[in-house]
Amino acid sequence: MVLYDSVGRACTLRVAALAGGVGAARFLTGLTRLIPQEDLTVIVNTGDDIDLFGLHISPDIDIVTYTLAGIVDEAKGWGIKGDTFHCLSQLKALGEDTWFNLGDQDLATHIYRTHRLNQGASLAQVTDEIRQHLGLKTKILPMSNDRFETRITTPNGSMHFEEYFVKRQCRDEFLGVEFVGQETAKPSPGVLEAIVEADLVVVCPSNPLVSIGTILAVEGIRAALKRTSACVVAVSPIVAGLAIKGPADKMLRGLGFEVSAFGVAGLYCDFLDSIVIDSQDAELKLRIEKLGLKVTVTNTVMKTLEDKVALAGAVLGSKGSL
Ligand code: FO1
Repeated sequence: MVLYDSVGRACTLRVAALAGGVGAARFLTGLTRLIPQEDLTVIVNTGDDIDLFGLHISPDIDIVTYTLAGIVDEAKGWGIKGDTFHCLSQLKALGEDTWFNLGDQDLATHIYRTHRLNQGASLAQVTDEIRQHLGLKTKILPMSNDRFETRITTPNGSMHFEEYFVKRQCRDEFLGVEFVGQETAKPSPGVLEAIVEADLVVVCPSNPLVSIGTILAVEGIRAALKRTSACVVAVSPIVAGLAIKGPADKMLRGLGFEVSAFGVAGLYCDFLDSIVIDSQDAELKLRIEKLGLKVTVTNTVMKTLEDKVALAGAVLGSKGSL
Protein backbone atom coordinates (compact mmCIF):
# COMPACT_ATOMS: atom_id res chain seq x y z
CA MET A 1 0.00 0.00 0.00
CA VAL A 2 1.58 3.29 -1.07
CA LEU A 3 0.87 6.25 1.21
CA TYR A 4 2.00 9.84 0.69
CA ASP A 5 3.77 11.74 3.48
CA SER A 6 3.25 15.40 4.34
CA VAL A 7 5.38 16.57 1.38
CA GLY A 8 3.78 14.21 -1.10
CA ARG A 9 6.53 11.59 -1.11
CA ALA A 10 5.23 8.07 -1.73
CA CYS A 11 6.00 5.77 1.17
CA THR A 12 5.25 2.12 1.89
CA LEU A 13 3.14 1.07 4.85
CA ARG A 14 5.13 -1.61 6.69
CA VAL A 15 2.76 -3.79 8.67
CA ALA A 16 3.60 -6.36 11.36
CA ALA A 17 0.86 -8.65 12.68
CA LEU A 18 0.77 -10.81 15.80
CA ALA A 19 -1.25 -13.91 14.96
CA GLY A 20 -2.53 -17.13 16.47
CA GLY A 21 -4.75 -19.49 14.52
CA VAL A 22 -7.97 -19.40 12.58
CA GLY A 23 -9.38 -15.96 13.49
CA ALA A 24 -6.06 -14.27 12.78
CA ALA A 25 -5.63 -16.09 9.47
CA ARG A 26 -9.13 -15.09 8.32
CA PHE A 27 -8.41 -11.44 9.21
CA LEU A 28 -5.06 -11.56 7.36
CA THR A 29 -6.86 -12.82 4.25
CA GLY A 30 -8.71 -9.52 4.22
CA LEU A 31 -5.60 -7.47 5.02
CA THR A 32 -3.63 -8.96 2.11
CA ARG A 33 -6.39 -7.78 -0.22
CA LEU A 34 -5.58 -4.19 0.83
CA ILE A 35 -1.78 -4.13 1.20
CA PRO A 36 0.94 -5.83 -0.87
CA GLN A 37 1.91 -9.21 0.61
CA GLU A 38 5.57 -8.11 0.72
CA ASP A 39 4.71 -5.22 3.09
CA LEU A 40 3.35 -7.65 5.72
CA THR A 41 5.29 -9.65 8.32
CA VAL A 42 3.26 -12.08 10.41
CA ILE A 43 4.64 -13.10 13.82
CA VAL A 44 2.98 -16.39 14.73
CA ASN A 45 2.35 -18.20 18.01
CA THR A 46 4.31 -21.46 18.34
CA GLY A 47 3.13 -22.36 21.85
CA ASP A 48 0.70 -24.86 20.30
CA ASP A 49 3.55 -26.69 18.54
CA ILE A 50 3.38 -30.41 19.29
CA ASP A 51 5.44 -33.53 18.52
CA LEU A 52 3.28 -36.41 17.27
CA PHE A 53 4.54 -39.62 15.62
CA GLY A 54 8.04 -38.12 15.77
CA LEU A 55 6.94 -35.10 13.69
CA HIS A 56 7.19 -31.43 14.69
CA ILE A 57 3.77 -29.90 14.06
CA SER A 58 3.28 -26.11 14.13
CA PRO A 59 -0.51 -25.67 14.01
CA ASP A 60 -0.71 -21.87 13.95
CA ILE A 61 2.14 -21.42 11.47
CA ASP A 62 0.44 -23.89 9.13
CA ILE A 63 -2.99 -22.28 9.57
CA VAL A 64 -1.58 -18.84 8.63
CA THR A 65 0.57 -20.22 5.78
CA TYR A 66 -2.14 -22.41 4.24
CA THR A 67 -4.78 -19.68 4.60
CA LEU A 68 -2.68 -16.97 2.94
CA ALA A 69 -1.65 -19.45 0.23
CA GLY A 70 -5.35 -20.16 -0.41
CA ILE A 71 -5.11 -23.92 0.28
CA VAL A 72 -6.60 -24.09 3.79
CA ASP A 73 -9.77 -26.09 4.49
CA GLU A 74 -12.01 -23.01 4.79
CA ALA A 75 -14.77 -24.72 6.75
CA LYS A 76 -12.45 -25.99 9.51
CA GLY A 77 -9.94 -23.14 9.25
CA TRP A 78 -7.02 -25.59 9.47
CA GLY A 79 -5.49 -28.38 7.38
CA ILE A 80 -5.46 -28.54 3.58
CA LYS A 81 -8.73 -28.40 1.64
CA GLY A 82 -9.76 -31.70 0.06
CA ASP A 83 -7.12 -33.56 2.08
CA THR A 84 -7.54 -37.29 2.79
CA PHE A 85 -6.70 -39.11 6.03
CA HIS A 86 -5.52 -42.55 4.82
CA CYS A 87 -2.21 -42.40 6.67
CA LEU A 88 -3.96 -41.46 9.91
CA SER A 89 -6.47 -44.29 9.62
CA GLN A 90 -3.61 -46.74 8.99
CA LEU A 91 -1.80 -45.36 12.06
CA LYS A 92 -5.02 -45.99 14.01
CA ALA A 93 -5.04 -49.57 12.68
CA LEU A 94 -1.50 -49.86 14.04
CA GLY A 95 -2.84 -48.93 17.45
CA GLU A 96 -1.73 -45.29 17.50
CA ASP A 97 -3.81 -42.62 19.26
CA THR A 98 -5.05 -40.43 16.39
CA TRP A 99 -6.93 -37.64 18.22
CA PHE A 100 -5.18 -34.87 16.26
CA ASN A 101 -6.40 -35.00 12.66
CA LEU A 102 -3.41 -34.91 10.30
CA GLY A 103 -4.29 -35.15 6.61
CA ASP A 104 -2.06 -36.87 4.04
CA GLN A 105 -1.00 -33.64 2.33
CA ASP A 106 -0.68 -31.89 5.73
CA LEU A 107 1.68 -34.67 6.82
CA ALA A 108 4.03 -33.69 3.99
CA THR A 109 4.49 -30.31 5.70
CA HIS A 110 5.27 -31.97 9.04
CA ILE A 111 7.65 -34.49 7.41
CA TYR A 112 9.42 -31.70 5.51
CA ARG A 113 9.64 -29.50 8.62
CA THR A 114 10.96 -32.32 10.82
CA HIS A 115 13.45 -33.43 8.18
CA ARG A 116 14.83 -29.88 7.78
CA LEU A 117 14.96 -29.32 11.56
CA ASN A 118 16.89 -32.58 11.91
CA GLN A 119 19.33 -31.20 9.30
CA GLY A 120 19.93 -28.23 11.63
CA ALA A 121 17.65 -25.64 10.02
CA SER A 122 15.78 -23.31 12.40
CA LEU A 123 11.99 -23.23 12.58
CA ALA A 124 12.14 -19.73 11.03
CA GLN A 125 14.23 -21.00 8.09
CA VAL A 126 11.88 -23.93 7.49
CA THR A 127 8.81 -21.71 7.78
CA ASP A 128 10.33 -19.33 5.22
CA GLU A 129 11.15 -22.21 2.83
CA ILE A 130 7.59 -23.51 3.03
CA ARG A 131 5.93 -20.12 2.47
CA GLN A 132 8.21 -19.52 -0.53
CA HIS A 133 7.38 -22.97 -1.98
CA LEU A 134 3.70 -22.02 -1.59
CA GLY A 135 4.30 -18.78 -3.49
CA LEU A 136 3.75 -16.38 -0.59
CA LYS A 137 5.48 -12.97 -0.48
CA THR A 138 4.30 -12.36 3.11
CA LYS A 139 7.04 -13.02 5.64
CA ILE A 140 5.91 -15.51 8.28
CA LEU A 141 8.04 -15.58 11.43
CA PRO A 142 7.64 -18.01 14.33
CA MET A 143 7.61 -15.98 17.55
CA SER A 144 10.68 -18.03 18.62
CA ASN A 145 12.91 -20.78 17.25
CA ASP A 146 13.17 -22.19 20.75
CA ARG A 147 10.91 -24.66 22.53
CA PHE A 148 8.04 -22.76 24.13
CA GLU A 149 5.06 -24.89 25.11
CA THR A 150 1.67 -23.59 26.21
CA ARG A 151 0.32 -25.87 28.90
CA ILE A 152 -3.09 -25.63 30.56
CA THR A 153 -3.46 -26.37 34.27
CA THR A 154 -6.66 -28.20 35.23
CA PRO A 155 -7.89 -30.19 38.27
CA ASN A 156 -6.68 -33.25 36.29
CA GLY A 157 -3.16 -31.85 36.10
CA SER A 158 -1.27 -29.85 33.49
CA MET A 159 -1.60 -30.70 29.80
CA HIS A 160 -0.48 -29.48 26.37
CA PHE A 161 -2.85 -26.87 24.92
CA GLU A 162 -3.83 -29.16 22.04
CA GLU A 163 -4.63 -32.00 24.43
CA TYR A 164 -6.87 -29.62 26.40
CA PHE A 165 -8.47 -28.05 23.32
CA VAL A 166 -8.69 -30.91 20.78
CA LYS A 167 -8.32 -34.21 22.61
CA ARG A 168 -10.41 -33.28 25.64
CA GLN A 169 -12.56 -30.64 23.92
CA CYS A 170 -12.04 -28.12 26.77
CA ARG A 171 -14.04 -30.33 29.16
CA ASP A 172 -11.63 -29.76 32.07
CA GLU A 173 -12.02 -26.80 34.39
CA PHE A 174 -9.51 -24.16 33.27
CA LEU A 175 -7.25 -23.17 36.18
CA GLY A 176 -4.45 -21.37 34.35
CA VAL A 177 -1.74 -21.26 31.74
CA GLU A 178 1.95 -22.02 32.03
CA PHE A 179 4.60 -21.37 29.39
CA VAL A 180 7.29 -24.03 29.43
CA GLY A 181 10.53 -22.59 28.03
CA GLN A 182 9.66 -18.96 28.77
CA GLU A 183 12.87 -18.39 30.76
CA THR A 184 15.15 -19.36 27.89
CA ALA A 185 13.22 -18.77 24.64
CA LYS A 186 14.36 -15.85 22.47
CA PRO A 187 12.38 -14.10 19.73
CA SER A 188 13.34 -15.48 16.33
CA PRO A 189 15.53 -13.25 14.12
CA GLY A 190 13.66 -10.29 12.69
CA VAL A 191 10.72 -10.40 15.13
CA LEU A 192 11.73 -7.42 17.28
CA GLU A 193 12.90 -5.47 14.22
CA ALA A 194 9.59 -6.13 12.44
CA ILE A 195 7.72 -4.64 15.40
CA VAL A 196 10.02 -1.67 16.00
CA GLU A 197 10.39 -0.75 12.30
CA ALA A 198 6.70 -1.14 11.41
CA ASP A 199 4.37 1.73 10.60
CA LEU A 200 1.44 -0.33 11.86
CA VAL A 201 1.33 -3.32 14.22
CA VAL A 202 -1.89 -5.34 14.24
CA VAL A 203 -2.81 -7.61 17.14
CA CYS A 204 -5.06 -10.08 15.29
CA PRO A 205 -8.33 -11.48 16.72
CA SER A 206 -6.73 -14.47 18.46
CA ASN A 207 -6.93 -15.81 21.99
CA PRO A 208 -5.51 -13.02 24.21
CA LEU A 209 -4.15 -15.51 26.76
CA VAL A 210 -2.81 -18.52 24.81
CA SER A 211 -2.06 -17.15 21.34
CA ILE A 212 -1.38 -13.41 21.62
CA GLY A 213 -0.59 -13.88 25.33
CA THR A 214 1.97 -16.52 24.40
CA ILE A 215 3.66 -14.26 21.86
CA LEU A 216 3.74 -11.44 24.46
CA ALA A 217 5.43 -13.82 26.91
CA VAL A 218 8.49 -14.20 24.66
CA GLU A 219 11.42 -12.13 25.95
CA GLY A 220 11.54 -8.63 24.51
CA ILE A 221 8.32 -8.67 22.47
CA ARG A 222 6.13 -6.71 24.86
CA ALA A 223 8.94 -4.16 25.35
CA ALA A 224 9.27 -3.81 21.56
CA LEU A 225 5.54 -3.12 21.31
CA LYS A 226 5.90 -0.40 23.92
CA ARG A 227 8.84 1.31 22.20
CA THR A 228 7.78 1.03 18.55
CA SER A 229 6.77 4.27 16.84
CA ALA A 230 4.18 2.21 14.95
CA CYS A 231 0.49 2.59 15.62
CA VAL A 232 -0.51 -0.58 17.53
CA VAL A 233 -4.08 -1.68 16.82
CA ALA A 234 -5.89 -4.75 18.15
CA VAL A 235 -9.06 -6.44 16.93
CA SER A 236 -11.07 -7.79 19.85
CA PRO A 237 -11.53 -11.58 19.62
CA ILE A 238 -14.43 -11.34 22.09
CA VAL A 239 -17.81 -10.25 20.72
CA ALA A 240 -20.86 -9.84 22.97
CA GLY A 241 -19.09 -11.76 25.75
CA LEU A 242 -18.17 -14.75 23.60
CA ALA A 243 -15.16 -15.96 21.64
CA ILE A 244 -15.93 -16.37 17.94
CA LYS A 245 -13.92 -19.59 18.00
CA GLY A 246 -12.02 -21.49 20.70
CA PRO A 247 -11.89 -21.23 24.51
CA ALA A 248 -10.85 -17.57 24.97
CA ASP A 249 -14.05 -16.67 26.84
CA LYS A 250 -13.78 -19.69 29.18
CA MET A 251 -10.12 -18.85 29.85
CA LEU A 252 -10.67 -15.14 30.52
CA ARG A 253 -13.46 -16.08 32.96
CA GLY A 254 -11.25 -18.74 34.56
CA LEU A 255 -8.62 -16.13 35.34
CA GLY A 256 -11.13 -13.57 36.59
CA PHE A 257 -10.90 -11.16 33.63
CA GLU A 258 -14.01 -9.45 32.28
CA VAL A 259 -15.11 -11.50 29.27
CA SER A 260 -15.55 -8.59 26.89
CA ALA A 261 -13.73 -6.29 24.52
CA PHE A 262 -13.03 -4.14 27.61
CA GLY A 263 -11.37 -7.12 29.31
CA VAL A 264 -9.21 -7.66 26.23
CA ALA A 265 -8.35 -3.95 26.00
CA GLY A 266 -7.22 -4.10 29.63
CA LEU A 267 -4.83 -6.94 28.83
CA TYR A 268 -3.18 -4.98 25.99
CA CYS A 269 -3.52 -1.34 27.03
CA ASP A 270 0.11 -0.95 28.21
CA PHE A 271 1.26 -1.08 24.56
CA LEU A 272 -1.93 -0.51 22.56
CA ASP A 273 -2.98 2.70 20.78
CA SER A 274 -6.30 1.58 19.40
CA ILE A 275 -8.79 -1.29 19.41
CA VAL A 276 -11.48 -2.34 16.95
CA ILE A 277 -14.59 -3.73 18.65
CA ASP A 278 -17.79 -5.20 17.29
CA SER A 279 -20.94 -3.14 16.77
CA GLN A 280 -22.66 -5.37 19.35
CA ASP A 281 -20.24 -3.97 21.94
CA ALA A 282 -20.70 -0.29 21.06
CA GLU A 283 -21.75 0.46 24.66
CA LEU A 284 -18.19 -0.42 25.80
CA LYS A 285 -16.63 2.36 23.71
CA LEU A 286 -16.58 5.01 26.43
CA ARG A 287 -15.17 2.66 29.10
CA ILE A 288 -12.39 1.54 26.76
CA GLU A 289 -11.57 5.12 25.76
CA LYS A 290 -11.04 5.82 29.46
CA LEU A 291 -8.12 3.36 29.25
CA GLY A 292 -6.53 5.87 26.88
CA LEU A 293 -7.33 3.90 23.73
CA LYS A 294 -8.93 5.00 20.49
CA VAL A 295 -11.93 2.78 19.76
CA THR A 296 -13.35 1.88 16.35
CA VAL A 297 -16.76 0.24 16.32
CA THR A 298 -17.60 -1.94 13.29
CA ASN A 299 -18.60 -5.46 12.28
CA THR A 300 -15.79 -7.80 13.38
CA VAL A 301 -17.59 -11.10 12.70
CA MET A 302 -15.99 -12.39 9.48
CA LYS A 303 -18.39 -14.59 7.51
CA THR A 304 -17.46 -13.54 3.98
CA LEU A 305 -14.37 -12.25 2.18
CA GLU A 306 -16.05 -8.84 2.09
CA ASP A 307 -16.33 -8.94 5.90
CA LYS A 308 -12.60 -9.73 6.16
CA VAL A 309 -11.63 -6.93 3.78
CA ALA A 310 -13.95 -4.43 5.50
CA LEU A 311 -12.49 -5.29 8.92
CA ALA A 312 -8.95 -4.93 7.58
CA GLY A 313 -9.97 -1.59 6.11
CA ALA A 314 -11.27 -0.47 9.50
CA VAL A 315 -7.94 -1.43 11.09
CA LEU A 316 -5.93 0.46 8.44
CA GLY A 317 -8.34 3.38 8.78
CA SER A 318 -7.86 3.55 12.55
CA LYS A 319 -4.15 4.23 11.93
CA GLY A 320 -4.94 7.20 9.76
CA SER A 321 -7.18 8.88 12.31
CA LEU A 322 -4.81 8.52 15.27
N1 FO1 B 1 -8.23 -28.49 15.60
C1 FO1 B 1 -9.21 -29.35 16.02
O1 FO1 B 1 -10.16 -28.90 16.67
N2 FO1 B 1 -9.14 -30.69 15.73
C2 FO1 B 1 -8.10 -31.22 15.04
O2 FO1 B 1 -8.07 -32.44 14.83
C3 FO1 B 1 -7.08 -30.34 14.56
C4 FO1 B 1 -6.01 -30.82 13.79
C5 FO1 B 1 -5.08 -29.89 13.28
C6 FO1 B 1 -4.04 -30.30 12.44
C7 FO1 B 1 -3.13 -29.38 11.94
C8 FO1 B 1 -3.25 -28.04 12.27
O3 FO1 B 1 -2.37 -27.13 11.76
C9 FO1 B 1 -4.28 -27.58 13.12
C10 FO1 B 1 -5.20 -28.51 13.62
N3 FO1 B 1 -6.25 -28.09 14.43
C11 FO1 B 1 -7.20 -28.97 14.87
C12 FO1 B 1 -6.39 -26.66 14.80
C13 FO1 B 1 -5.62 -26.35 16.09
O4 FO1 B 1 -5.88 -27.27 17.07
C14 FO1 B 1 -6.06 -25.01 16.67
O5 FO1 B 1 -6.87 -24.31 15.82
C15 FO1 B 1 -4.90 -24.08 16.94
O6 FO1 B 1 -3.85 -24.71 17.56
C16 FO1 B 1 -5.44 -22.96 17.81
O7 FO1 B 1 -4.87 -21.78 17.39
